Amino acid sequence: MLRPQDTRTRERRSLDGLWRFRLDGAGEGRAQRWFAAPLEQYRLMAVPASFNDIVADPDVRDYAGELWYQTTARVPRGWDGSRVVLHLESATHRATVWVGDTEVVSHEGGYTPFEADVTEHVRAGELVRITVCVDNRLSFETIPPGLVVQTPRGPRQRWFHDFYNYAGIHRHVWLSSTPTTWVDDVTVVTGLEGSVGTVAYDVEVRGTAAYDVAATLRDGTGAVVATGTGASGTLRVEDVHRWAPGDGYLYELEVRLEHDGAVLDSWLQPVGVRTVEVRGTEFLVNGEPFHFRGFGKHEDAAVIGRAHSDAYLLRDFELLRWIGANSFRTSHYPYSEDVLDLADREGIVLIDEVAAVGLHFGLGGSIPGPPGRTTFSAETINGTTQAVHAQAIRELVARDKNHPCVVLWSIANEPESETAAAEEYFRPLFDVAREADPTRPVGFVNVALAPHGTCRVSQFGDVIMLNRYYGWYVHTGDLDAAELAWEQELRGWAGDGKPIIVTEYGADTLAGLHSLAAEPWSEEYQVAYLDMNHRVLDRIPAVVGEHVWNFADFATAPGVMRVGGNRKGVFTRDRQPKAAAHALRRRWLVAPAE
Ligand code: GCB
Repeated sequence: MLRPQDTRTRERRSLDGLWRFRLDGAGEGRAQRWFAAPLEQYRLMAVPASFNDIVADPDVRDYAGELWYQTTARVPRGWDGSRVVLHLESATHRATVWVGDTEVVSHEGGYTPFEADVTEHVRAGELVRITVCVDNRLSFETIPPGLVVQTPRGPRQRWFHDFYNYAGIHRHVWLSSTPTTWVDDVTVVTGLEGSVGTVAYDVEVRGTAAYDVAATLRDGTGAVVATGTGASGTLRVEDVHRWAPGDGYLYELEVRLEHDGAVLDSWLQPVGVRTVEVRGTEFLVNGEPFHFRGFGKHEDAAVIGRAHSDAYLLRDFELLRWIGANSFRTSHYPYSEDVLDLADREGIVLIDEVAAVGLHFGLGGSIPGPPGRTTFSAETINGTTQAVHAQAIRELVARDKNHPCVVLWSIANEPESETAAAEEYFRPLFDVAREADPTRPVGFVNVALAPHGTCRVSQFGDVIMLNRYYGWYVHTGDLDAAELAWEQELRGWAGDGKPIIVTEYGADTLAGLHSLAAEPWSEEYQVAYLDMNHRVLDRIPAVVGEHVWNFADFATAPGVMRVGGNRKGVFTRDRQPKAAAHALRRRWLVAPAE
């Protein structure tokens, strides 16, 4: 599946805007065929947006169940004879889609795209009704997992992770046209041989017409630098301009299907020529040691929730540049493809994460009362969950494999990892990731409850990724004790001979709260906490990355540990700096480490 594109043979029409929207608390929409007529008793809803923070009604905000979205669109007149595709970049957490009265596709998983060939169900020039039934519920057999509980106000969603369960249609929806013989997938793998760049491409085609495949690689000025023929091949670029952190140089590969001098289809694939390799305790990009400086982030903002916004995207990248960050992790789910496109262009490096977060009942999350359940069992996280997880990995790799910005796959955040059940659950998932993409390293993020010497999953990773809160959740307010304990644990990990990326360290901080004694929650404490962490990290050569938690404050479930959400942001939720942002800028931009 390729994202819709405008090329000389393809067009796309955005279906973003105001859709009809209706909750289905009684679960009757399917039986009553709400898709088969204009949706009644509706309110308007923005697409893309999370629905939760738009409606001024707490019962809507916290609703758990099926949600109906509907719009009508006119199929462009010029599309007669084309293949027509309906493409949703995401629907959280699952969806069923009808075009007119016909069900065309269902999809599980809230953060990857899906589409349906709807050619048979539409006519060029005519209006078509599109209905999407979104389900925002999480269970033990979803990624991420959750639990629906009954409350006096109706069913409510509980979950094991630390961010609000925003849901809805979070990204663009497209109606698009392609030729009836079309480029269905393109895979690009790049390499370096001295000053020569190699671009191996592989094209999948569908349809019945006769065709030849032609490939043309152009540089940033549009000049042709290499050409090839055939569905797969390797192009060579003399004096290649490498894609590198901070230098997001992109070539463009045009893949054409040709017949008798006519172009049947044309697909444009941006290409950044770079290599990624783990060697000993080093993480190499283009053969040179790379040190990750940046954040764990969220797609999170007031009003729009988890929706994609070009404005927030640009603001966040401005701030990354301002602070001297070179990378971030798409914690804790795949982000909008617009984010990856911009990271490619800006030379920002990404750790790309599957939405497998909260696979650890020892952490509690928003589940009331003592957990009383084991994480992995037939009744909880089980073989079905594992199959859904494997599919989520495959869909992430299929979507993001051609992005030079992605240098590492993270297949889970803070799962239980010290048990035999965890080892058994994760071993095959590493294989799934490596089979889907043999070219990039794979890892998972280890939790403090499985410290060095006890974790049974780290053995499978190419890198060690650690979330640690010495000085916050442990040794709270005692940075001296925290420094000793942290260094001791980190030295243990360093002995494993793999590169270590500290994927989370952070302290909740209320912007504007000051304390001369640098007490927890104050801006002074966040600065002192980060300083302590950096002293420790700088002493351990195997540490190749520092990602502060979090880039910005974000919404969570209510709880005694959270004051208006998680406040570990270095920026506030509206993207203004706390004192720690200035301190990080001094470390990363003014006097960056080697
Ligand atoms: C973690 C989680 C992250 C939380 C963070 C915290 O380890 O990975 O999702 O938000 O801790 O602030 O507690």
